[in-house]
Amino acid sequence: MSDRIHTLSGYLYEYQKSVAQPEEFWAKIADSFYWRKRWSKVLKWNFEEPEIKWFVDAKLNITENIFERHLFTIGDRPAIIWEANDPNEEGRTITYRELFHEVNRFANALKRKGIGKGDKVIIYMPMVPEAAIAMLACARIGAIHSVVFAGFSSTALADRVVDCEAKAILTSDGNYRGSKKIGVKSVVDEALEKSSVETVIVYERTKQDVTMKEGRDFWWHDVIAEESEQCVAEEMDSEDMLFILYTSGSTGKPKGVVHTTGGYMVYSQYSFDNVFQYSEGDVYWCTADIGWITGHSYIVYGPLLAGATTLMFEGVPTFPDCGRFWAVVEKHKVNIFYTAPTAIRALQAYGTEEIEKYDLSSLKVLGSVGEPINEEAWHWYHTHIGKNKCPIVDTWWQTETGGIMVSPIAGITPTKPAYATLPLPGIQLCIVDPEGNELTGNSVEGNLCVKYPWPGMIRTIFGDHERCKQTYFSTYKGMYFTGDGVKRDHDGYYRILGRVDDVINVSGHRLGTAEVENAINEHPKVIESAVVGYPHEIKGQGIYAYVICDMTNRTEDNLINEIKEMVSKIIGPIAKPDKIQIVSGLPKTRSGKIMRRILRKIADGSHDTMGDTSTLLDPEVVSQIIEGRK
Ligand code: 6R9
Repeated sequence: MSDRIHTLSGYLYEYQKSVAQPEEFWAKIADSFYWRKRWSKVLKWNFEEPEIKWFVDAKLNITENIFERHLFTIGDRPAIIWEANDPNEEGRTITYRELFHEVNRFANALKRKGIGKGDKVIIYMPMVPEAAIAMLACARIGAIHSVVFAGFSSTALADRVVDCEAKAILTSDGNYRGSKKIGVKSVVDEALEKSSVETVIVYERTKQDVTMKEGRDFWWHDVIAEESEQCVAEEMDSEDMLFILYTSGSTGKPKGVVHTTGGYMVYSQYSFDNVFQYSEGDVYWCTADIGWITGHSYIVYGPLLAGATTLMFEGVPTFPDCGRFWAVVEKHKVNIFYTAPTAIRALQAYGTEEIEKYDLSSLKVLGSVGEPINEEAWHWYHTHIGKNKCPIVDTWWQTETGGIMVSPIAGITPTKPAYATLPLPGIQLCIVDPEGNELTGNSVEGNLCVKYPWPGMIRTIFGDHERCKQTYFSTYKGMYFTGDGVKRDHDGYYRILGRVDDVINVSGHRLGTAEVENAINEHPKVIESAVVGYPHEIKGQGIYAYVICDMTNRTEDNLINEIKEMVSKIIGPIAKPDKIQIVSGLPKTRSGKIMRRILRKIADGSHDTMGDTSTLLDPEVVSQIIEGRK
């Protein structure tokens, strides 16, 4: 790729160019893509509305940029290497040509079911190549996919079906995860009791019993059986929606983040190429699930647009044992490995014995994403996995940013443990104090904002543009607010400090405290609850819930278990509180607002330094809570 950064001075040059002449900068990068019609203007924007348009009036299809753009040169190259949950099950290798044909066949099948441009399609599937095929088939015909992580509950799934007005759901019979076989279609059935779609297509993975509703449910293998492997791509406007992906915010209801076609395409490939410095023949493995943005941008779109070989893993890091990641690295000679700090910390706890059994010499670059990586985990990763020779790219970004924003360029930017280092070209960061004043110069700490658009950025929240405006563009005028705290050190390097809003990051997954509280409050014995995050050795942050309950005829233990089950049922197991403390009251201000700051201090054990408590209505409540602390 011609826009590849090769040296540190090259990075600095590109960065400066991207700030001085952003439109020229991005136009040159966009030139290497295939556009059916070129843009009339590179960028139109204002952060007030907000209204952001990249490659205005251009026409394209993102899948033509994966397939047709370079099929003659890379048709026989492996696009997806799939590693099954069970190491004894044979994996699959799918070339670009084969993937192209499979995408087309499935795209034709979708069309035959009446799904077309602008229709919303939910993908609720395990980590099998068909999940990627499903996403690309939607993109091929202009349908808008919304992938829902297959660990989410039927209630969470139903909410998303309703919110995005889905016409179809693509799913599987079941899912293998470690030693477990989990029902997937059964969750869809439950979700559809509370919502409705016209079509459900079921991929057969586990061969477990499922119920198929006549006229609505079809098997994947049946619907593609007669379809042709050719399908002409739908012509999309650069600003047509490519996908909706739900993420948690500080209020109860998840937000459907909208990404559009042209800008997301350019940004996902550009960031992939540069951050990881992928070279031809490399095997690249990102361990995320496609249900998260990391899976979208860096398992599917970024790597495939770049013509890379992307490894997709169905299983979990600890099955059949905690050496599984390293066994997969050895088996497939993985060169670039991208995972989350929570996985690193979990594996760190098992020691190095399992690592030493495997040959990890193929590794060239290591990546980290999803939450701040602590120094200890950084060093462990660097020493034991990278054998002190692989640069670590600590990549900071968000569902809303579409792609990596702050990260070292592998092997080029000097790294510093726990620092995401420097912004990618095109990313104009800004640190502000609580009043919104920009903090210039180095050695400053504040809230992280971005003051100029980039092609991969969020365009709106599906069905609620006002919420998009309020959440991201109103806190600080004229800027996109990330919700993260940040420090810029004396070298100008960035270190992300974590969320400054009511979002908690559990094992790299975002959850809103209000969302968890709402689920807890569904329990009939719960009167009120307040949820905060606290430092957790493996998960980064754990969930601490303070709950006021009606205790008649109940013991504390059974109530706590019931509440945990309730949350698991309503959101999914990832949201299950780690600690639940039954309390008789919550610290509130005179105006009735829960003082979460105090609850956070109690949860992390730092209540000796409580700060200002003068606005507390009833200080006695606080001492009682401290006494009963878990
Ligand atoms: C890609 C992704 C976004 C939030 C983000 C921040 C945290 C992600 C990070 C990081 C420190 C990193 N985060 N990467 N914090 N260092 N390298 O994770 O998207 O699920 O939307 O989460 O995750 O707090 O605001 P998403």
